[in-house]
Amino acid sequence: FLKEPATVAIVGCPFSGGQGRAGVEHGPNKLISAGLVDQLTSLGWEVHYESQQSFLDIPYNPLPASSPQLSADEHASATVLKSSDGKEDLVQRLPDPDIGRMKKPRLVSAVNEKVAHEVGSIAKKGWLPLTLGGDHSLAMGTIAGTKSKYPDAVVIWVDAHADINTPETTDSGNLHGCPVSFLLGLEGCDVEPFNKWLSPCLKPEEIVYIGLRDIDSGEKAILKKHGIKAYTMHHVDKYGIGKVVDMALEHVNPDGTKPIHLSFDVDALDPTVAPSTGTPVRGGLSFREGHYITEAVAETGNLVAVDIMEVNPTLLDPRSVEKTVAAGCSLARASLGETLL
Ligand code: Z70
Ligand code: MN
Ligand code: MN
Ligand code: MN
Repeated sequence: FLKEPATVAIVGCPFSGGQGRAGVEHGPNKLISAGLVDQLTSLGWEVHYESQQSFLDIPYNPLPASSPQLSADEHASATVLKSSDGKEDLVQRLPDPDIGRMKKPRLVSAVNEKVAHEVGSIAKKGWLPLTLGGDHSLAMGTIAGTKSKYPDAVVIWVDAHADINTPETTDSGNLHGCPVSFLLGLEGCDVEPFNKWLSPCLKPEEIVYIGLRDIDSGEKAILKKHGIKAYTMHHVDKYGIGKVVDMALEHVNPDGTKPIHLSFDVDALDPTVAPSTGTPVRGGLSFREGHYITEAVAETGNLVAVDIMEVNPTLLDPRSVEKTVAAGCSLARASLGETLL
């Protein structure tokens, strides 16, 4: 089935700057520690995973206070931040004040520029980039990277949230609520520092949502205005997941030839299935419904990139963390064909 590409390159992105809760930066290491590399190798893939991406060269990125990489100058200019678990002091080397409503805009922009290059260069080798988040602002970079190799790629966005706020509509200022708008180039997104590297690369008819259940009023207006197709949990209840995925694929890929980028936020799953995530919303996809989506996408043979986002292994109890990490690994395996015969 999945003849091309037969090589997957894992891009671990330890990043939490697109939202306010610490810990999601530990997602990639946890998924790797759970054995993801061996699991994908067992499926017959050649797996490349050297180490996770480092964003330490980005001067807006907080470093552990004890970091030997911190020069005296940097110490002098550093702002000390306390993580919510109280275990870690982080220092921000250069200030990154809000721009309008956007929080940490320079950091989010610089990280995503780097991710776009990494994902793009993997795709250009004919390999499949599997990005492990980290928060969902990273999809700005992953999808821009995919589009640099496959300009006609379409996106299946699985999420409780639409992540389609703009710098003008966002209430929270968290950029993980905004990546889709930047990719589409909606009004208000042509702003520094993003417009230095990111140009609109996605059309409204090239994305479809599945699993939505927590949409801001400004986002609803945007979805309507641009005619963006969204299958909410209401549609999953009404039609069943099989029909919803058929309709979603038919919408973005009517002749079945376009490359597909799957961007999966684990908060699309019900909190009973994936509890350890920053913004759980009740009434989500069952374990099987989530997996069905990944299997159906794998079955198309057109999958070119996958994101598994928003696993936060510092939230809740060890059993919740284990469940969430196991679900993330399982979704990655299913996307790469585990359960196809
Ligand atoms: C809200 C916002 C969001 C993920 C929360 C929430 C966005 N619409 N995305 N959790 N993954 O802040 O813009
Ligand atoms: Mn930490
Ligand atoms: Mn999301
Ligand atoms: Mn979400």
